[in-house]
Amino acid sequence: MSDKRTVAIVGPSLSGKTTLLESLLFVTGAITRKGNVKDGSTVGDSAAEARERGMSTEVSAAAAEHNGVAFTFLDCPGSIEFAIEAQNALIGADAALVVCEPDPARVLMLAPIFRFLDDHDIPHLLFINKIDRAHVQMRDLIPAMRAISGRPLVLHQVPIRDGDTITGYVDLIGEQAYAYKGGAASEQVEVPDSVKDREHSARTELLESLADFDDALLETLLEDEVPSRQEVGEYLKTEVAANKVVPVFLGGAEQDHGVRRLLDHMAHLVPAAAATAAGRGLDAANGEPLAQVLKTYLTPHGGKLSLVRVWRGSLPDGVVLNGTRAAGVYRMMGAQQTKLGAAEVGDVVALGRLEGIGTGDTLVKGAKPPEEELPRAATPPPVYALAITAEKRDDEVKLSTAIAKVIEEDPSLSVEQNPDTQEFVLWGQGEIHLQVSVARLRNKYNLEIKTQSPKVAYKEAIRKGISQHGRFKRQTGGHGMFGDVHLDIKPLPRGTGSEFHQRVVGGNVPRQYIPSVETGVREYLRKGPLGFPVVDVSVTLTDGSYHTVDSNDQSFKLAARVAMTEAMPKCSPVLLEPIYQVNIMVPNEATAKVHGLISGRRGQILGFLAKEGWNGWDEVEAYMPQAELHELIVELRSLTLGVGWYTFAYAHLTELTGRLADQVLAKYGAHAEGE
Ligand SMILES: Nc1nc2c(ncn2[C@@H]2O[C@H](COP(=O)(O)OP(=O)(O)OP(=O)(O)O)[C@@H](O)[C@H]2O)c(=O)[nH]1
Ligand SMILES: [Mg+2]
Repeated sequence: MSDKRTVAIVGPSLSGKTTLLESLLFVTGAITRKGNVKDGSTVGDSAAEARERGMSTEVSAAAAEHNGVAFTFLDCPGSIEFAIEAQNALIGADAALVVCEPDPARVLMLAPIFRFLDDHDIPHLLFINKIDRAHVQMRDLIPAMRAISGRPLVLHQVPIRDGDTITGYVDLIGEQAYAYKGGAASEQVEVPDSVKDREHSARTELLESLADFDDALLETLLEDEVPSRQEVGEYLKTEVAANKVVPVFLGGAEQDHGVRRLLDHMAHLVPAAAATAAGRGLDAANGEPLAQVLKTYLTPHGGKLSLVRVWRGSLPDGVVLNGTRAAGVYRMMGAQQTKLGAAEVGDVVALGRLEGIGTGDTLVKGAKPPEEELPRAATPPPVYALAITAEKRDDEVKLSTAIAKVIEEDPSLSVEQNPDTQEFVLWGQGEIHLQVSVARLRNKYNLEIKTQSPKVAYKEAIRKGISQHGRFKRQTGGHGMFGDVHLDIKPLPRGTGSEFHQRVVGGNVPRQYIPSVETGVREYLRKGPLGFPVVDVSVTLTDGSYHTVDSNDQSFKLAARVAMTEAMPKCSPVLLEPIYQVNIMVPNEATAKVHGLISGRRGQILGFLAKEGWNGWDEVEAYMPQAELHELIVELRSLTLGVGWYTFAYAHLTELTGRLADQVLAKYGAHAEGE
C-alpha cells in the first residue's frame, strides 16, 4: 500500500500542466504517443469544452508507473474560474505539483494556490516549466516567488546556461550535472566550472533552510560537518511531507526536459497514503473503509462516475456506500477507463453510478451516510451572473433538469429564479466559467441557450402624498358592482417597505371588504407608474361607501385599484436603484487602481484596510450600484493578473434621477419599447 501516490498538478492558467501530464505519461510509457494542447489530443483535456478552448475546464485523472510507484495524476484547470476543481482534487491528493512559468511578472498568479496549500497543509513541489523560454535569471525569479510563497522555497536544481538558453542543471542533492536531450533522458555531464560557485552557494542555502526545521542538521552544520547526500535527501523528504519547505525543480514539458528526474524525486518526496491520511487525522490501516468524492463526472450518455480517494480499506466492485451500490470500479486515463476488481487504500479511482452522492461527500460502507464528514473544500461564492433562456420554447422544461446535472458536476455553479425580475439566472465564477457551462448544456444535453446580462431589480417610490377617492361601479342586467374608497397615500422613509392601514368609522366600508381593498392596493404596488414595484409607501383606507346589494370583494378591490392608478402618478414617483456593499480583495499594488475602478462605476468608497492575515493585500469596502457590478470581476481580474476578487451583499435602495434614470425608464420602464 505504500507504493501509491496521488499528485494534483496545479498552477496558474496556461503554465503547462496538461502538457506536463502528457510528458509524464509519455516518459513512463503510459502512453506511446504525445498529444498536444493545440490539437486537443492530450489525455488531460479530453472534455469537449477543454478542446474547444485549448484550456482545461475540469480535473482529469491519469495513471502511470515509475520506479515501482503507481502514480495517479490529477490535472487541474489553472483558471481561477475553475478553482473549485483543483481544490476538491487537492483534498484527496498526497501532494501538489505546482507548475509555473519562468516569468517574474506572473508569479503573483501563484498567490491563491500557495494560500490554499498552506491553509490545508498540503505538501507541494514547484516545477518551473517552459525552461526553453527562460530568458530571466533565477536571481530575479526566485526572490519574486519567495515573496509570494508562505513556505521557504528551496532550489533542488540550479540551471546550466549556454548564452541565453538553459541547457541542463546541477542537482543540488545528488551533486551531479545533467544536460537536457530533447525527447530523451538527460545525460549526466561534468559540473561545468562556471556553475561551481553558484552550486556551492545554492547548496549551502538549501542546507541552511533545511536546518531551520531540524536541530540535528543544524548541529551538524555548526560543527562544520557535511551531511551525506542520502541524509540530505531524507531531511528534505521529512520537511516536504510536513509542508515546511517547498523544493523547486526546473524543466520543459514540451521537450520532456527534467521530467524523468522530476518523477524520480516525486517517487521519493511525495508522502505515502498512510502519511497523508495521518496528516488528515485518519488511521489508514485500522477501521472500516472510508473514501471521499473528489469529482463527479456525468457522461453524455447519462452515466455517472465519481472520482474517489480511498482513505482506508478496500472497496470491491458492487460495494454499498452510504446506501448506494457502486457499479464498476475504474482506473482513469483521461476519458478512458479500465475496469478494476476493487479500489484499495491510497487509490484515486472512479466508481460508477453513485446516484445521490455529490462531490466532497464522505463515503462509508453500509446503508447510511457517515455521522461525521471529512473536511471538504469550501464552495467559492459566485461573482458573475447571466440570465438564461432556452433558444427553443419547448426546451424550457428540459432546461432546469439539465442545469441541475451541470451543477452536479460543478458545485461552483448555481441557479436562481430571481424573485424581483423573474429571470432564470445562472451564477458562477466568471465569464469563461459561464460560457463553458453553457457549452456543457449544448454538448451534453443538446440544449441551445440564450444569455444576457441579468436585469437590475429597480424599484420605485413616491416623494409626496395625496388623498384620493376611487369608485368602481357597474350596472349590468342583474347583479351590479359597487365599491367606493378614500385612500391616504404617503411616502415612508427609505427601507420601510409598504404598509396598509385602515381608519374607517361607522362601517362606511364594511369590515369584510377591507382585506379586498388591501389586495387591490398591493396588486397595484407590484408595478407602479414608472413600471417597477413600489416600496416605502403607506396607504390608509380612511373612508368609503357601499351598496347593500351590489357591493362585493371584487368591487372593493377594483375601487382600490382605481384610486391607486389615479393617485400614484400625482405623487412625484421616483426611480430607486439597488446599492450593494462590496468588499474587494487585491494585492496592494493594485489598490489605487481599484479606487479608480470604484469611482468610475458610481461607487462610494467606505474605507480600506490591509487584509488581515494576507501579507501585501488590501480589502477595499465600497457601496456600488447593482447596475455597475455585472462586469466588476472581469475588470478586477484584469487589474490583478486574475487574483483579485470581491464579495457583495445587498445594502439599500437609493434614488436615481437625471440622464441615467431616463435611460433605465426608456429601456425597462412602463412605457419602454416592447413592454
Ligand atoms: N515553450 C514551451 N511551451 C510550453 C511548454 N509546456 C507547455 N507549453 C505551452 O503552453 C501552453 C499551455 O499549455 P497547457 O499544457 O494547456 O497549460 P495548462 O497549464 O494545462 O493550462 P490550463 O489547464 O488551461 O491552466 C500551450 O501552448 C503549450 O504548448 C514548454 O515546456 N515550453
Ligand atoms: Mg490544462
